[in-house]
Amino acid sequence: MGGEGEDGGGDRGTDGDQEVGIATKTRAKPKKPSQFKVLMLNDDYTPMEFVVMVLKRFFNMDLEQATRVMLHVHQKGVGVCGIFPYEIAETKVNQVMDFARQNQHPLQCTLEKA
Ligand code: TYC
Repeated sequence: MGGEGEDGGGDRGTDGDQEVGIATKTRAKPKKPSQFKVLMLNDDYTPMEFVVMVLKRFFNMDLEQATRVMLHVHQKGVGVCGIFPYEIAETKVNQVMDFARQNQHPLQCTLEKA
């Protein structure tokens, strides 16, 4: 009981103690790599067929899934194409945006923390 515990630290720097060394404390709960939603946004100009092609090409959806997601976005304004680790999600967004630009469509795609 009492005394100066290692985790006290209340008098740090007042008595000449040198608290040096390597921090060895580990997290009790290691963090999972964070996941990001790739969101597709609606607009009035991009053809429905183009959005379906994008969902098939970059998100490996079949025609039925792609059509369902496209119609959801068309009706609600936004929809989830998939959930990925940050680097993969970012790559997908760039691929979709580049492909839309090359085809002169204003289609927008973005990331959001899951
Ligand atoms: N709203 C578009 C149209 O009527 C279709 C569309 C759907 C566009 C989904 C973008 O992410 C989108 N042609």
